Amino acid sequence: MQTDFTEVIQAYGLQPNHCSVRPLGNGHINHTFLVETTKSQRYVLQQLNTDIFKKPEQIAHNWKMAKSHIEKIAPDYPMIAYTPTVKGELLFVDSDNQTWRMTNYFDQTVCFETLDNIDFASKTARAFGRFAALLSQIDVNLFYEILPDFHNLNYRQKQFDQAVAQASAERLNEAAGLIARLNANRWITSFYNEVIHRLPRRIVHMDAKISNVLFDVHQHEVRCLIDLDTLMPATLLSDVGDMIRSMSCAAAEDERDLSIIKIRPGFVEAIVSGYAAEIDDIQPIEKKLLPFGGLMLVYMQALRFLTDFLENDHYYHTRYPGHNLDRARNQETLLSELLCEPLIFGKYPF
Ligand code: GN1
Ligand code: MG
Repeated sequence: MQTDFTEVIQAYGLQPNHCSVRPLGNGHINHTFLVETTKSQRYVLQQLNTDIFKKPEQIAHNWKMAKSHIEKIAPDYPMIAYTPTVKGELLFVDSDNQTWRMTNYFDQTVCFETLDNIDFASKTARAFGRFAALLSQIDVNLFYEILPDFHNLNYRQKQFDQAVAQASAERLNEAAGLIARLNANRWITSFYNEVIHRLPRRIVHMDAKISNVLFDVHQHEVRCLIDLDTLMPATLLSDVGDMIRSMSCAAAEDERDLSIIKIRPGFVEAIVSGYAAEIDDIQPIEKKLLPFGGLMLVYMQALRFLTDFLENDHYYHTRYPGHNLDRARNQETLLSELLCEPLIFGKYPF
């Protein structure tokens, strides 16, 4: 991780000795910083993780496609804007071959890791619904699949099985009970395989968690959806699923007190209905499967966190040994709670 920002700051035409740089947010993949000039101009600077995002120029391309389309149909829509380098590039590659991007900072905004209010969940669902609606007429073939098979549950299940087959005896032992509980839910992948091809591919956000939403500090309305790195073709299940995953429970995804992992009454309904209400051309099959999106994403996230633990934590940033195992336990608990949720219980073949 580079700590000398001189070269990158200069690339954006700013003067290093007139800027302060400090870490921002809680991303699991990229490194994010807030740059503030002595004249109080603020920018978000990110060092992209190119081990994961191997073709960052595709991220910039997808953003550009979405931005120019939305500008035509909703010119006032607040979308993240890239700040180009002095050479007019959307990305900057430094002399250490690290890739950087700068975007605008939204003043007077706040973002949350968890929510205590159903009204915010509803507003967030509407905001992601509006975003999907704005992109509903765009040609999906204009977009790159930034991370192939990103939300392909079948692929995630296979990665998990491989990780189990190759893990150290020590990690397998620590995770044994959890592996068995996740394996008892493999029907979710079978059901996914049956239905996913019946849904249209659209352009979706694909990281629609609450921490990727900026709210206005005063009005408490959604100002902007951030983190468009995974904007790509997929189905509506991805975004509704991540909202259910991150908003229906009061606890964060790495909460270790599993007794407080509960689905709050009314939240899943508020998310599903708020999301669907904004998408005029939503098809009946999509609408019917929205609650399943929650099962799909929570199960997938449990598999992904546990896969990373079994593979010695190479993918997600972790803050302590066993962090990924705790996250996976958390998500598996959330899954078992979600299976009892009225919109889901008894609706899918166990
Ligand atoms: C990752 O880096 P961040 O926090 O935006 C991940 C998502 C997961 C999420 C779990 C590219 O997102 O898929 O849902 O963590 N992004 C990637 O919170 O893997
Ligand atoms: Mg993300």
